[in-house]
Amino acid sequence: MPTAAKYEQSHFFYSTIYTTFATLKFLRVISTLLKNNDKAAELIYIAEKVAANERISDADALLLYEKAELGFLGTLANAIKLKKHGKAVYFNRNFHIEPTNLCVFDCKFCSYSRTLKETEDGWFMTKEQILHIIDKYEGQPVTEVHIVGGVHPKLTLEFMGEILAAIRERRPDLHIKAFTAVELEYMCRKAKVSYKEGMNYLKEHGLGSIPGGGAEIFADEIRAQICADKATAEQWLAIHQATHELGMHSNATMLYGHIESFAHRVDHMSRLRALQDVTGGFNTFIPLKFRHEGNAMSSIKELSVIEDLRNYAISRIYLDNFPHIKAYWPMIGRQTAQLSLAFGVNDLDGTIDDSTKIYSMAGAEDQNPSLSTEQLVSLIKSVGGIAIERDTLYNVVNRWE
Ligand code: V47
Ligand code: SF4
Repeated sequence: MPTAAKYEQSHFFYSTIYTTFATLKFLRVISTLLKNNDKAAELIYIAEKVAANERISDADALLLYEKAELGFLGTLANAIKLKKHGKAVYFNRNFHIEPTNLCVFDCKFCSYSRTLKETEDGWFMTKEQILHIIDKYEGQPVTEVHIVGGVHPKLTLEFMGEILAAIRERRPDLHIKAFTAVELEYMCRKAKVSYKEGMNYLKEHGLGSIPGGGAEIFADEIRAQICADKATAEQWLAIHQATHELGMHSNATMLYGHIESFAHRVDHMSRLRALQDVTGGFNTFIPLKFRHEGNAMSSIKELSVIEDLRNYAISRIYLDNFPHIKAYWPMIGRQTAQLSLAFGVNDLDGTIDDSTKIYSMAGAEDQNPSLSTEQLVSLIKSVGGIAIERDTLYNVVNRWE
């Protein structure tokens, strides 16, 4: 037998033995975790599916939300993450621009938006002001600009196309990740174009991909209470589908920890998983913890860190076709972000460096969200991760070993 074929055969043999051994060991750990637990049989069945690389059902996910303890979820989610990414933890060097906080919509959880007439706390940047921010980063090794904000009648498809083109001209190396599906739905509706036409127009002017905001919780009965007047779940999904069909990627978020039930969270992730099966265009899933300061939902108590970690883990276990799960550190704080890396998360967003107000105005941990690359690398290394700087599309820029 030729040497390469021999090697392949023995490699296959040893890797099969290793996988079988690791799976048995893994299931033994799980059984120990579940000792004295009367729900053990149901949960072991889910662990067996995960060990066999099988997809878990919506009912399984609901059971995990209702019954599974943190240690159990962490063991499963971490095993999946290690299999997909080893110890790699991704981040990028990015900055945010929020052109305006004036918004035609009235989401009850939003602490940052103001009505079009509230000029006192409101801001609206001119094209020159936006480009001035871009120019501040000249010569700096940032790879992405993230642009989102309020939905304003003056921010038309045409105007935004102009801004994108001007950014691309100044910084052709910069990936422009911009506009939530909510902003895009409004722009396309006002311009009377289909989502495909609108997204293609923006792509031709320099748009690289779209962020995951505006998804909140897809169920109509929840949207009716927290964000009644903006893009529906169907519109959000259709815009992401059109984006993927044009060859661009996008992210997906879920705003959790307010009035939704576990079943609503499962339904939300189920719709995302189904679209991802069709297009494969989502890069990252980002659970966003509801923060209650300064908004119309302030009377709702915020969830505990334990619930945050359970939620990260379940999303990693359920969303088997999403390559990355991201913890957005400005929202949950640096320590919880570090902890999340043991619960299925493999991405910490970026250096951010900005004047981001969406989260600081809602009571986020980090009132001035900015980390240097060295700080971010050190956060990752101190919990045993290998820090990998990526670009928006997860191409490796630098391994910070
Ligand atoms: O859709 C608003 C959320 C989102 C609150 O794609 C709040 O890489 C918690 O989606 N408590 C916009 N969350 C931001 C967003 C995002 C952020 C970082 C990275 C990416 C990405 C996307 O912010 C909104 C809403 O779900 N949000 N208010 C609040 N009080
Ligand atoms: Fe407007 Fe977005 Fe705030 Fe909703 S979340 S009010 S769409 S800025």
